[in-house]
Formats: sequence, C-alpha cells, structure tokens
Amino acid sequence: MAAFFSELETVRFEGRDSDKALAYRWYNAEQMVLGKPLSEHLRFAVAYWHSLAMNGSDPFGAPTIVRPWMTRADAMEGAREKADAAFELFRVLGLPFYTFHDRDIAPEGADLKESLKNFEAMVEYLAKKMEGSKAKLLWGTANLFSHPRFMSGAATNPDPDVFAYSATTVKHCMDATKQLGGSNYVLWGGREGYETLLNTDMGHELDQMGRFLTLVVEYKHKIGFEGQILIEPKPKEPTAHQYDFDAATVYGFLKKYGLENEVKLNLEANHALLAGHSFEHEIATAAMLGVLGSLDVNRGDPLLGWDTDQFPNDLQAMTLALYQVILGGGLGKGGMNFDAKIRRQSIDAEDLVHAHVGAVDLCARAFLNAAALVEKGELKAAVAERYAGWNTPEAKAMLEGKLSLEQISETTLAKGVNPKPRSGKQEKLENLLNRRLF
Ligand code: XLS
Ligand code: NI
Ligand code: NI
Repeated sequence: MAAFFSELETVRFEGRDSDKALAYRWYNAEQMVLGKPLSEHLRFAVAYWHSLAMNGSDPFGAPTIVRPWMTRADAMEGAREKADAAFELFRVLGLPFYTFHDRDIAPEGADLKESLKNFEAMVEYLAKKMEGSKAKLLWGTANLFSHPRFMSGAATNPDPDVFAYSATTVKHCMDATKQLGGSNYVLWGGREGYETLLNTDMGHELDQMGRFLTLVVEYKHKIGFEGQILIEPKPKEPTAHQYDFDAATVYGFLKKYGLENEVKLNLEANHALLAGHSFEHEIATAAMLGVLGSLDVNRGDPLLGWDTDQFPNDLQAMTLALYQVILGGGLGKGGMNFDAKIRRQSIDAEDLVHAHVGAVDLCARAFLNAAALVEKGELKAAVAERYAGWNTPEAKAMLEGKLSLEQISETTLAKGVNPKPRSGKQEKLENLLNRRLF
C-alpha cells in the first residue's frame, strides 16, 4: 500500500475567511446554483497522467519528480502502487471524477497481447479501488502517440498495421471505459497530422481518420456504451499541422463523415490559445454547433507557443468560459478535467494538492460569477438589444429565406434604407463585467 498522500487530510469547504492553505473557499460541492448542486455543474476530474505519471522531465533536463512507483523493477507492482496513490489523492481532494490513458494505468508489454493483459489486470484493480472510493470515471482514452510506432500517426498512419494496432487498442480501452462506468470516451489525435506535404497524402489520411471514428461509433452502439464519444481538438504540437485543429475544423470533419450527431468535443483551454482563439470562443462555437461535450481546464502561457498545461488561475478568463458553458446548456455527461501539471520544481506531494485546490476554487468562483451574470441578465439583454432589429417581420422574412436577392434589392431601394452605425458598447460591457466579478 502506498502511503504517498495518506498523511494528508481530506480538503474541506471552509468558506472565504478560512486561513488554512489547503481548504476550499469557493467550492462548496452541495451549494445549490441555477437549480442544482455546484458539484453537478462542474464535475471535476483529476487527470491520472499529469498527477501520477508526469516526472518533470523537459527537453533540457532529466526527471525532477520521481515518485516511488516510477522506479519499481516490477512494472506491474509499480502500476498497482501508483493506483493506490491515485485513489489516495482522489480521497484527499474529494473530487468526483478521474480520467486516464491506458498507458497511465498499465505498463506496455513485450507485445500487444501482453500490453492488453497488463491493461486488463489494472482495469480490474481500478474497479476494486473504485468500490472503496467516491471517485467515478469521467473518461478513458488510449495513448496512441508516445510509442515510436505512432510517430507517423495512429489512425492516419501510412502503414495499415498501425491503424489495425490502434483500432485494437481503442476497442479494449472502450471496453474498459464501459466496465468502469465511464461517462465519456475521448480521442485526442496525438499524432494525427503531418509535418510536410512532400511525404503526405492528406485526403487519404483524413479518410482513414473518418473510417476509424466510424468504427468507434459503431462499436459504441454494439456494446451499448452509454457515454459520449468525444474528439479533443488541438491545432499543433506534436505535428505542425494537426487535423483536429479547432472546434470548427473538427465539426467540418464530422460533417464530412456523417458523424456530427454521434461525436461531441472535449475542449481544452490551452489548445484554444494555441489555435489563436479564446477558450470561450471554442466553447461558444461547439455549443452553437450542438457538439459541446466536456472541458480540459488548464492554461497556457501567452509568452510560450506550446502546451504548458498549467493549472488555471485567471478568474476573468474562466468566468467568460463558464458563462458560455451555461448559455450553451451546461456540460451534461461531460465535466471539467484538470489536464494540468505542476511545474518541474514543484516536487512535493503537497504541491499537487495545492495545485488542484487552487484550480478547483478558481473554477468554482468563476462558475458562481458566471451564474450571477446569467441571473442578472444584463449581458444577455445587451446582446438581445443589439440584434433587436431582426425581430421585425421584414427582417425575419429575409432571414427565413422568404425573399430573393432581387426582392430584397427592390424593397431596400423603395424604402430608401440608409443604415446608421450604432455603437457596439464594448467598453461599457467590459466595465460591467469587471464591476460584477466577485
Ligand atoms: C494533449 C492533450 C491530452 C489529452 C488526452 O495535449 O491535452 O492530454 O487531453 O490524450
Ligand atoms: Ni487535454
Ligand atoms: Ni493539451
């Protein structure tokens, strides 16, 4: 039994005036907001990979975060010890969900059969741990990017053997996710993209990816998995041109392969930034297209062009994101996964707890702010006012396709239409937002 986090007591809600470093000041799981408990809106999840498997190495330096389970001669023993520590961490944080890749929970074997055997044994082990824990599975996924066999892609690899190997892996990961009662299954196209068109048949690769996803959807129905299938967009890193660039690009892909009613999106804050968008833009886009699924909450560094995966700490940015979540109808079966890692100098077990506690509180506070903005209705009213002209019968007729281009031209000229510019009132609304934040 790992005693790694067991010294730490469970973090509790103590309110805003608490002096305790490890306490929730804003996250009161039971607090009723917009008709349901805060925990049901937010559905926080701990990411197994960043919290238990990340070792602090970077392109310039060796691992700095060396946990006991990382150095065991018997890899399966290490995996069980890691799982023990994981469930201790879930207990300390008191959060309702976790997420994992196959490779986070079980070591690679000598061949695919052995890898799957290791994985299935660890899934059984997690199932037992879950019996004694409140933690549920938000989503499972497959790591189809770390091993060199995936260097030219998984589903989009020029080698059909890699496609088949990846499909086999995903089948077993979907089985495991179903077995553990997961609410979603995620596919992040780790190396689904290309470096140069000199060696790439892009149309062929996209057809491969469409086929792969179709197989996943068919299998979901076959086994009666009731969770959502989610694609996680990301524009770059590792490849120069990732196929799942952003929400709009993925939607176009889903449409092309007839999957837009079967698959939703897992949106990540840092990926939005890399795509030149804000998180709220990505959320609003997905909601508008009917594919808002779940969130990976983290933050990037605007000064760095890669996925730094820091824990979120910008109240205004998170408030705007969660405001769009509420307007979009909420996260449903999705949740908020902390796809975030501590810095490589944060080597203490407690650093991981501080990181989550701060991020949980930040998100809860942002959600309370966003809910208050929705309840006050001022922003919504300002937007409605701006589009009020479209409520007239003539404007509606234009939008509903009842008027041809010639008819619009005729009436416009007959009426002597002469539009007057109107202020967008951006600064007024920004001030309103700043005034309302608490
Ligand atoms: C990487 C992704 C990854 C996915 C899961 O940038 O965010 O962590 O969330 O494979
Ligand atoms: Ni992610
Ligand atoms: Ni990421």
